[in-house]
Amino acid sequence: MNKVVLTYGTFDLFHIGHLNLLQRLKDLGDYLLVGVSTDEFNASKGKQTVVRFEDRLRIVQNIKCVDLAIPETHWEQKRGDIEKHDVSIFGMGNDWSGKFDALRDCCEVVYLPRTDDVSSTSMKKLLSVLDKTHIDELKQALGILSTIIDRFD
Ligand code: C2G
Repeated sequence: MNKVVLTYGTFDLFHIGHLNLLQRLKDLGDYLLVGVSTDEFNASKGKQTVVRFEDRLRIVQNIKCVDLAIPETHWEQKRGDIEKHDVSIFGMGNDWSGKFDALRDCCEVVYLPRTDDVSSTSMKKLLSVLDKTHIDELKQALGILSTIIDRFD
């Protein structure tokens, strides 16, 4: 009997925290179904992604432990997905702890520990800081270079 596990996420800038969670969820059953938030749904969550939905869906679909990736278009689709795919376990990272307990009447609900020190948000912040610092450092280097060149003229 196939034990279907279900989860949802944005999976922007796919990272080790996402992979750890998906692998842990797959270990709880034999078939992992993942709902990937569309760009429109993310807009309603107030989330701006770097990677567009089509690419995030394709990346998640091609993760070895993922059996099927589907679009997540609205909050309320979970119950329908659970029934349609005969889901045994619904799981999320524990930053969502308690938020989906209402689904306990139709399947087991688990919240697994998040992976520390990594998140799409922190990666975006780092990239934005690197950009600015990088340009400032380049300006400094060019300033030093032009001083040296002036001395030889
Ligand atoms: N996650 C994790 N460790 C991290 C970062 C994320 O375990 N360092 C988990 C989150 O707890 C979540 C999953 O990875 O279960 C996907 O995280 P996000 O892409 O941030 O998903 P989110 O935007 O929270 O969307 O209907 C549910 C929503 O779609 C969840």
